[in-house]
Amino acid sequence: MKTRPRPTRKPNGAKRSAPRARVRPISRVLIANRGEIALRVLRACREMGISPVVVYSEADRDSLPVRLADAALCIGPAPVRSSYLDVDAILRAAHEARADAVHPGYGFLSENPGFAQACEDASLTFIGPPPGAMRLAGDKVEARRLMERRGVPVIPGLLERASDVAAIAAFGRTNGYPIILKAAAGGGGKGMRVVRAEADLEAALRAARSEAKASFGDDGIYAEKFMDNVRHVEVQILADAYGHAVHLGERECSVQRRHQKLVEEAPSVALRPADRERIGEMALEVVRACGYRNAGTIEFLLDAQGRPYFMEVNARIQVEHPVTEMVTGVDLVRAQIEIARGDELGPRQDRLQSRGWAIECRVLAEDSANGFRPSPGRVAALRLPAGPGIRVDTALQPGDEISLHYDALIAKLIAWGPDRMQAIARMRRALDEFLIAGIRTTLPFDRALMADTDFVAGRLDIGFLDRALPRLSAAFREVGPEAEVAAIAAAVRATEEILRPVPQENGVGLSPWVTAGRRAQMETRALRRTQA
Ligand code: MV4
Repeated sequence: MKTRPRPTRKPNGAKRSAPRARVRPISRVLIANRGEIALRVLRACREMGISPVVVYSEADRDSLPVRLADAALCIGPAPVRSSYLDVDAILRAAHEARADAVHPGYGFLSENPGFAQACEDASLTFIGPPPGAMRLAGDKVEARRLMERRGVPVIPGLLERASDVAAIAAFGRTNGYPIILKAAAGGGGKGMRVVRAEADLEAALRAARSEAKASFGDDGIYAEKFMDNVRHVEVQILADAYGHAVHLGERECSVQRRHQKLVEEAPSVALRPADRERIGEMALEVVRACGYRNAGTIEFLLDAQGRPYFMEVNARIQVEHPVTEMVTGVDLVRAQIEIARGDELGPRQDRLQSRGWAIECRVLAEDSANGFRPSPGRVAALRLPAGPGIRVDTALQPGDEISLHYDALIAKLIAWGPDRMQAIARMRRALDEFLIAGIRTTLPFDRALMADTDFVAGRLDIGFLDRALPRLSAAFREVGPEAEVAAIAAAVRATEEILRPVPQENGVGLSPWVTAGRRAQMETRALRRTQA
């Protein structure tokens, strides 16, 4: 991305202002996160000649970001409340490290306007949107009302918080069921309830309110018509401090399980070029409406006819950002840092082009063959895929302990190809190279998914995974490198068993080789008996 100011340019017809006023050089970034995203940010810093420093919990002392950073400061014990969510500890670390900026990554404090404000109050550049835009993005009802006024299509529903059950019942009678209750302060499915009949409304509202209160400290609820057979499509945007904004196309994120995305791709098979331009323009309207700056994502639902409806704004860099990077060639984390320090946006909309297809498989430390239950433990062996069109974002090292204190995401495997089929072929090839031993992962699930007829045909919607899981699990039978390693481990165990000395009556152990020979003889005889 070019950072040189181009004084004659007026993208988007925005008014120009003196760039100098907003320039804030960054020489040292404190990375307030862990795992693969901490490493991703660290790498961007290195490439920009910026000194990366990380904070870490006691559990992450030996992690790769800690090893690669210029400085690393321990901020507390493993639980996130007393480390990665501890605002004061992080600000103290930033001060101690003499950082001049903070990158929050995703999750943790990344969408906390109070944290963004606290950074700015401490003269630290927050690498993310301004607190005001973040606050607006956090209030779904406020955002819906604003978009409605700006002519962006929103899902039919209430434009204010429901004061009582009667307000929602009235909406349900006029528009019909099913409806969906959502938390005004929500996002990510918390405090959400689908209601199929008025008889279920009161209980659902009570449940949604208490969940919203517990998750967000805000029990505000509103209602929308529930949309069926929809895709979850989101648009990546970048906006600088001078009123310039660009969109970088969409990501298809319909492959989800319990609001956890498992596979994302760019572009979406559901959009034709003209739709892409329209949804991109809508996303930019959202950006202008809320005074957004930095990298962000505008989420849409796409109905069966391909019509987009605004859903919400994600005010952070997202887990799935690499698929957009692979098809556009834009380094989004670098762009975040450039925007935060007051550079003008490099890429112009008319120069941005999407090339080929990119798919990301999230690799989780979860046992996909057993209901995706958590699979903590030590990574005994690791073999990362590589080769043409393959990118692996991970901080994993052999010997790392996967702890239950943190998110289960341990790696992201991204495959690029000139078209969707070639991206899938590369993904399959890379998944077969990928080996993580010692813990269960979702690699077997990813392999099965890449062979699934509906996935390969691009027949996706948000209900896809629930429908596909039964047939996918049949294909989970451990194939691939895990089976290989399991066989070797079993052979090693068997050998150790054989080589264990057997105490003799006189108390002197025979040589293990002798014992093994005798055992083998006995076992051979036993085998012959059963075969006879
Ligand atoms: C919806 C919807 C259908 N209709 N709203 C999910 C998370 C949050 N960002 C909004 N979400 C949805 N909102 C209306 N009016 C479908 C989803 C949705 C979803 C719902 C149930 C189960 C899985 C889902 C996956 C993606 C989106």
